[in-house]
Amino acid sequence: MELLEDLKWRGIVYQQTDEEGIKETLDKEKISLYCGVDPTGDSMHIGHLLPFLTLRRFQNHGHRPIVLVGGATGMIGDPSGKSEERKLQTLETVHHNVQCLQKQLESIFEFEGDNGAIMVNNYDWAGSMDIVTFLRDYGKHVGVNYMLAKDTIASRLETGISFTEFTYTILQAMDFKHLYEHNQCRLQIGGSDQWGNITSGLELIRKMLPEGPKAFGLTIPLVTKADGTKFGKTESGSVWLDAEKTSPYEFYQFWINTADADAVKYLKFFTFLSQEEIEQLEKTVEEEPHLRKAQKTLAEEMTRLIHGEAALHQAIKITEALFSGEIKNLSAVEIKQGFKDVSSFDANGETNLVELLVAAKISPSKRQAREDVANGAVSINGERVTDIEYTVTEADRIEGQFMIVRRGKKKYFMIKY
Ligand code: 629
Repeated sequence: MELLEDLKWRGIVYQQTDEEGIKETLDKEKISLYCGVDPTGDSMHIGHLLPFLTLRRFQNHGHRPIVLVGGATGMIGDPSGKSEERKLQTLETVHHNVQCLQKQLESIFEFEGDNGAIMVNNYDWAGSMDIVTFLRDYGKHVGVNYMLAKDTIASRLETGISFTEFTYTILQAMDFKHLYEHNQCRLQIGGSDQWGNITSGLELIRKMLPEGPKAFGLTIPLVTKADGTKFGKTESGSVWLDAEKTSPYEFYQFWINTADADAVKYLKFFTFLSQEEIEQLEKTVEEEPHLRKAQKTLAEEMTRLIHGEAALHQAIKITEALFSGEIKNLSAVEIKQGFKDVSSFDANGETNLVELLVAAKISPSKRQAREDVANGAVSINGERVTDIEYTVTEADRIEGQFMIVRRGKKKYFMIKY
């Protein structure tokens, strides 16, 4: 399917600066286009994903993606969508974060071939620009009235905005102009909060390079959830792309827990499955929702995309083991991922099982603990223990570090040594 048609079908197009112009241009030529992220942290989270996956869709249709990490803008802080002034980060932190984000972004794009992606850092052109050049060559083209009218700035006039953040939009505008001039970049895409910054760039290009071909902007909607809660958050916080912050198992779990009402929308937004494949899955949500086929496919596609095939298999293995209770086939690393959020208790030495159940607050009383064991409600590392005299020893520890106790059907606890 044609790219713009596909994007619209997926619900990915929010605003376009010139719908006809964009369509005409994409119909007749392969272009370079860009999307940026600021290195505010050392990992992206799934809230960053949609614009970059969209950039990848353009690449799949023969266009060249330019991936920008904002080593300079990250030093300033984008006021867009923020109700408060940001805290400045040190140059070292920003530099470190740039490296981390570039590594994550590299795995999303193809860097070889005719339309191989380009990775850029705006510190390379904005970092050493002197203030006189900035004010004479750039500032002179941007009216203060024009800037004050931008939503992202207007909304901060009451609560306050520093000159630093006020200037941010000019820095992003300089990037677009730089990439337009040096990389023939014709289009910038971003989340809907980036509209003001994208149009600043178009304004600068129009004023400084009026002879050149037309440049465009396209924004992508904010990802919402049918129940009105914020997308991309779990009880333990943001869902990160960094496997150290959010394990592939947790990542897989996040997607598999998608509500029926959101599943098809997310398949369209985030996966590269075809229209036919997604429509098939849409049917299953309507006709056999209990099978959760759409959610399973979504979780598989996303985990494979971000963490790779091996990590996906591990995530599925952990999920199945937790579901069936057969955790003895899991490795220590897998157990750590799967049981990261269960309550834990620090113990040492050998103890009677019944006493341990009470001490760890797994059973409410000694009497109950004895009953639990005798009734077969308690298992250690997936194996049922029914002997109320059972002594827990080192042999019960997985790799010497921990033991998993289950009481009843689903309640898991981790004993740490
Ligand atoms: C210089 C910096 C540019 C172009 C873009 C930028 C970053 C931009 C920004 N983006 C958000 C971020 O970094 O702040 N000023 O967290 C974030 N983005 C992805 C989407 C977004 C946006 O990375 O565009 O809308 C979230 O979905 O908030 O030359």
